[in-house]
Amino acid sequence: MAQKRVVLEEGILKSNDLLAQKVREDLRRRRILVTNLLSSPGAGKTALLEALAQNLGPQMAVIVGDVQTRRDAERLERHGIQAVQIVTGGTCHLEARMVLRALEELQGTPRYLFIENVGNLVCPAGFDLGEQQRWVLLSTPEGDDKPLKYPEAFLTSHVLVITKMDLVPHVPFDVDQAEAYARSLNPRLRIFHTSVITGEGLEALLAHLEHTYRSLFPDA
Ligand SMILES: Nc1nc2c(ncn2[C@@H]2O[C@H](COP(=O)(O)OP(=O)(O)OP(=O)(O)O)[C@@H](O)[C@H]2O)c(=O)[nH]1
Ligand SMILES: [Mg+2]
Repeated sequence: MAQKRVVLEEGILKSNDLLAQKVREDLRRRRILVTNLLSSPGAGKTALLEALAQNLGPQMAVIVGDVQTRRDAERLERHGIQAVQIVTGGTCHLEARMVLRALEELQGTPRYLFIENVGNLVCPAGFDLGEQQRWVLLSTPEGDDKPLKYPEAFLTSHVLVITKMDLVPHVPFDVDQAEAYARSLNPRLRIFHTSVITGEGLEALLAHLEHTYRSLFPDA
């Protein structure tokens, strides 16, 4: 029985990887930088995307996954950007086949496509969505030990964004400790600190996006 389950899970992951590769190749050809955002519920994914939208405008679009409701897509659309909502109806992560379907609804060719994954620090880490980079968000009220408790999300990400920096004076969160835990798992992580309340870190994040775009598509 246990062996059957392992085989089935391997099969699901393998077919996901094939579809993810299809997404990656298609979007690379169209010169779209795809970023997959992972975090626990409420860490500030949509708030960060709203803040980036103020700067990037229609150059960016978002595919957003939630277990229920179109609330995040509606929040993002208010900033004048395209947002395609995937309602997973209970599934705790996005899969490449869902992204492929959402891409059929995407209009035009945005420079930056963000995929806001379902709020969950565990399941989404195992699924490649065809992204070129993965950001994991960790908000200061969650506690600085989360990299150790949920290693896969930190191991598989290129960027760690420590969000809600404005709350540091009010919560027991040691920024250096969180960074050390994350880097002990993944020494190549790029780390940014942000707050959508004070605007801290947004310029640095925008510069990183621009830099990543130019290094992927030097002739664009
Ligand atoms: N103080 C403070 N609050 C923030 C910041 N970023 C987000 N929030 C608040 O945190 C709450 C959750 O933010 P969301 O953007 O909805 O978080 P999310 O990760 O998209 O949540 P899910 O989609 O449900 O997983 C909201 O009340 C935000 O206003 C920040 O930088 N500082
Ligand atoms: Mg959200």
